[in-house]
Amino acid sequence: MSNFIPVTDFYTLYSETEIIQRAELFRIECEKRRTIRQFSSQRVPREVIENCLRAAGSAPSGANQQPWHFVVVSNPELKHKIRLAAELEEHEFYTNRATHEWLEALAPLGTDENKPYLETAPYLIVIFAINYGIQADGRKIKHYYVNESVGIATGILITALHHSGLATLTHTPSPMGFLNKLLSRPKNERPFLVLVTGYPADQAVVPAIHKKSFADIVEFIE
Ligand code: IYR
Repeated sequence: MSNFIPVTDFYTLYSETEIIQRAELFRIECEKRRTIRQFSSQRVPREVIENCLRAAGSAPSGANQQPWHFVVVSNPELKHKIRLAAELEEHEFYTNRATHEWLEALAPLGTDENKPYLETAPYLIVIFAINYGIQADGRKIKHYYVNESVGIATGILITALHHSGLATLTHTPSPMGFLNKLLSRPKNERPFLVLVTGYPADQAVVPAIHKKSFADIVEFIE
């Protein structure tokens, strides 16, 4: 049974001049985001993280099932454990698992198996995708478009954190099963990615890489 309410509370009607300006300002802001791999240990108010997570939780999702769970880790011992477990997987990745082709693709980023930022950054936001729900009687509830939904929520989270003035790194140690164990998450939840969050270190650098041109990524059919 559906119940509908007017949309007026949700949308502001801007003039055409305003929407043009807002879109341009937002574009400029988004283009200033860079993935950071050197973090400062400077503390970040928890309220900022909370608001950004609320923004992420507003994301659209398949059948509005909101198949995500965020574990925000600032505890130093737990960050240390996550770092050790991630570095173990990364060591395996860089020495055995990754193909030559994959390592070649990563070369411009300058990444390696050492992940000190997993301890330095004040927050690790570990995002879990809830693959299926579980009813009170134990039966499974099918979830739809889980990857798409969690991807959208993550995109909003990254953008919200950037908008607030924080830096992030999307980190995906593979496999990530150790996160279920360390963070006591059930088996219907799958680690999606770790969002390392904080301020960039004073001397942080980023690789001189570029985004594709607009013409390369977009076509209009009118
Ligand atoms: N997870 C590894 C490797 C890695 C893979 C991709 I694809 C990247 O864009 C960056 C890194 C690591 O974090 O080093």
